Order: sequence, then C-alpha cells, then structure tokens
Amino acid sequence: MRTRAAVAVAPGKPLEIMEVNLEGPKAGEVLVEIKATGICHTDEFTLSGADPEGLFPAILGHEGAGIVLEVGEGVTTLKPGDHVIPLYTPECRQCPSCLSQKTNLCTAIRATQGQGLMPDGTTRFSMLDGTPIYHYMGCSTFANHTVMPEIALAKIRDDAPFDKVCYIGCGVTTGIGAVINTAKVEIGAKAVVFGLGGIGLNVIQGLKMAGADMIIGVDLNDGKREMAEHFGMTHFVNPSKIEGSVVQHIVDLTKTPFDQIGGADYSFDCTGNVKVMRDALECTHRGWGVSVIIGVAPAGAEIQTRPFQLVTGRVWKGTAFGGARGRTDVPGIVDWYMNGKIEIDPMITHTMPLERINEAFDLMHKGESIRAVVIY
Ligand code: NAD
Ligand code: AHE
Ligand code: ZN
Repeated sequence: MRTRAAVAVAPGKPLEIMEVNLEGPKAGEVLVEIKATGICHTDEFTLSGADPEGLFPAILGHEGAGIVLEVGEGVTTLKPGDHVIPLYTPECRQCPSCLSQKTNLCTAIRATQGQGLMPDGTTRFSMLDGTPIYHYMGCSTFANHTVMPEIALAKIRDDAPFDKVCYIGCGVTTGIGAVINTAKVEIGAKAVVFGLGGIGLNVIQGLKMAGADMIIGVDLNDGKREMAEHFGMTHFVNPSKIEGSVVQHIVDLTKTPFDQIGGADYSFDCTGNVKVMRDALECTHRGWGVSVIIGVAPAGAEIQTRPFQLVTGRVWKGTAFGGARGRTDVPGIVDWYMNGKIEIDPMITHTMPLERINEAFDLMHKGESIRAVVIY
C-alpha cells in the first residue's frame, strides 16, 4: 500500500512529507493506522545527527496511538479494530530480560530495532523509486500507517482520545515511571527535577502522585515555571539567575534545622546535558540520595563525578521508558488518564497536521511548546 509520511532524509534537514510504499504485515506483525503522534525531544536528537544509532532516510516518531488494520500470520493478541499504542520498548514476555522481572528492557528484537529494521532484518517502508527507508525505534509514527511487531503494541481501551493518549507512548510513561518504577519515591520525599519539558513535567506529576513534600524544578527557561507549578512543583530555580552553584543552592534549600547536611532524596535529569547530570547527582543527600538519568546525551558525551560522591552513598541510576513494561502497564496508565488520576491535556500545547510537522521542531527549539501532537 501507499501512505503519507514525514521522512528524515538527512541529519539536520527538515522532514520531507511524501507518499511512501509500505509492505503489509509479515508473520508476527501488525499493520497500524496511526491516528496521532507526539514529537519528543528524542526525535529531534536523532534528526539532528547526534544519535549514534541514527540512520537516514528514516521515518522517525515513537509516541503514537492508532488502530489495528490488519494482522500477519500467527498474531493472536490483536485483531483489526483494536486501539493500540506503539512501544519502542517491547514486551515479549519470553526473553531472559522479560523473564528476569528485573528490567523492562526486552531484548527480543532490540538488535534489528537499532538497525532500523523489522525483526526479519528487512524494512517495510520504501520511497516511490524503491529506495529503502529505515524504521525508527521500531515505531515510525511519523507515517500515517506503520507495521510493527505484535510484541511492540499495547492494546488500550476504545474510548481513549488518540490525540492525548499518544503521549503515553513515551513522555507520560517515562516521567511517571521514572518516579514510581525506577526511583520508587516515598511519601514525604524531597526531589529535584532538572529540565521542565515534556518529560520533566511528567516526573513532577509522578512525584505529586507519590506524595513528595518538596518538588524543586530547575530550568534555564522561566517560561516553564507556570506549567510546572500547575503539576505540583513547589520551588523553582533558574541556574542562570542565582548566586553560586546550583548544587549548593539546592543543598541549602533542602536543609532543615534538624538536618544541616542538606541534599535532595531524589533527583532526575530530564535535559540530556551531561554537566546537568553531574549537578543532579551531586545535589542529592549524602548517604542515600538517588539520581535518575532520563535525558539522552549526544554521541561521545560522557558523565563525570568524583567516585567519592558514590562512596558516600549517592546512587546513580538510569531509566528507559520509565521502567514500564509496555503491554502490561500502558493500558493502566491510559485508565489513569481516563479516570482523571493524571492530567495530559495542558501539556499538549500545540496540534497540527502532518504537513506542518517541522513547526513542532521549531517550537521545541524556541522552548515554546511542551508537546506538539500531529493529528492525521
Ligand atoms: P524538552 O525539550 O521538552 O525539555 C527539555 C527541558 O530542559 C527544556 O525545558 C529546557 O529549557 C531544559 N534545559 C535544557 N538545558 C538545561 C540546563 N542546562 N539546565 C536546566 N534546564 C535545561 O525535552 P523532553 O521531551 O522533555 O526530553 C527531555 C530529555 O529526555 C531528552 O534528552 C530526551 O531525549 C530524553 N528522553 C528520554 C527518555 C528515556 O526513556 N530515557 C524518554 C523520553 C525522552
Ligand atoms: N540510540 C541512542 C539512545 C537513545 C535512548 O537512550 N533511547 C531511550 C528512549 S528515549 C525515548 O524518547 C531508550 O529506550 N533506550 C533504551 C534502548 O534500548 O534504546 C544511543 O545513544 O545509541
Ligand atoms: Zn520519547
């Protein structure tokens, strides 16, 4: 069949809207009509050329929602008409990682996914002249139709609006999951969130749900303050507007008459900047502070700290997709949204048709959007 897609033709170039060929689903695969997709900073990261796994030409996008149109041979858990959210972290329930119950990082198809291919080592997308187009993160939601492995689709309820729950395909689940699954934040905690964008706001939302007492948000852009306060931020720090280091500032903020050591119980990096990651670790409390890296850093970037920071009890962790097991956890997160337990709507600041998708990247660069969503 043919479908419409925004194709990343080369690093740093705007996406090009074009008709592309899409082969039907093979065994274990599913054809999905994408109804809406969010634009995450990770899409921008790959488009910029900073992703060591970036391939071109590719159809980016990994934060979608849609409807199953057709299933390949052997597919048993999905049927045409089912509403689904694509999962860049699949859940096969059979690989050593899934069976370990220690990680959400299913390894069943990770190797081919990183090569921009379907599990059989081929691509389903091509240009009209036959040039193959790579898949992206196993999803490629910047196409109106895509083919995905059955194990990479979460079936969701039929009454959930695609243009909102697509965000659960990455940002919402990553942010809330980082708090609940990865950090396991407890009631009364003091936490710091670096970067108040589409991920950081969901970390804040998760911290509020977990019952954190103090939620400090850090961002260079004052414009992010109001929305962060709406989601539960209690203190705002703009590092460019304080005297001294942000680490000392946070340590001082978190001191109490009883605890003059100071430091956050938990911190989260939602910027992808390795210097910020260091600050995030070092502003946590001696003896027990936990810092979670969510941000994705460019090729070649490395984190640094004095080992003494870890010797004295701070813990550095990372999280992908918030530690969520997609097929198991995502339907429940959709229920949370539908039942009013979590909010999504205010974070979707812009919507647009596929033809205007490059505007979403411009808005992100200017710091003017939280989430832009393409509605097909
Ligand atoms: P975003 O662009 O919406 O937000 C980033 C925010 O960080 C912005 O508000 C920006 O002003 C702020 N910022 C940038 N530099 C800063 C600095 N030095 N100090 C303080 N604030 C700073 O991006 P997003 O969609 O929220 O994504 C955030 C990061 O998370 C990206 O690196 C993205 O690739 C990554 N990510 C990771 C996962 C995962 O599973 N680990 C999932 C989704 C996104
Ligand atoms: N390809 C990059 C790493 C990109 C990355 O870390 N991706 C996150 C999801 S970001 C979603 O917005 C992830 O899930 N990582 C785990 C995985 O298996 O990819 C690189 O540096 O090579
Ligand atoms: Zn993402």
